[in-house]
Amino acid sequence: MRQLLLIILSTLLMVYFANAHSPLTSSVPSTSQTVPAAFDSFQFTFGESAKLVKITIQTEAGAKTELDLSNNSTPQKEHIVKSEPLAPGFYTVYWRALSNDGHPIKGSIPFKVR
Ligand SMILES: [Cu+2]
Repeated sequence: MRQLLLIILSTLLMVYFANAHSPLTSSVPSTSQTVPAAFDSFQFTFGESAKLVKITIQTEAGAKTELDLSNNSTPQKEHIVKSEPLAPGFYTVYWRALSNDGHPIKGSIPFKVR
């Protein structure tokens, strides 16, 4: 039973990494993280260098703001993207990037500003 679990787990891991390209390994905020009021500095860390394509912040009411990526034009592992200071509330940040092999990658991170 234990062996079967290990086989399943390692197969899943192989599939994950085969599809991962340059996955996002960590972010600030992380998924479901609560950050302090006036939060204004998003951080995206990838497993390998990646180029940010589009970062959009969406409020709970659905209003969208696209962040300025003019300081993030170089592919790299870690990106810091500034926003206007955020008011308290629930948000989702949508990110799109190009991994170093040219594949598009994307994700979304829900978070809360206290
Ligand atoms: Cu790829």
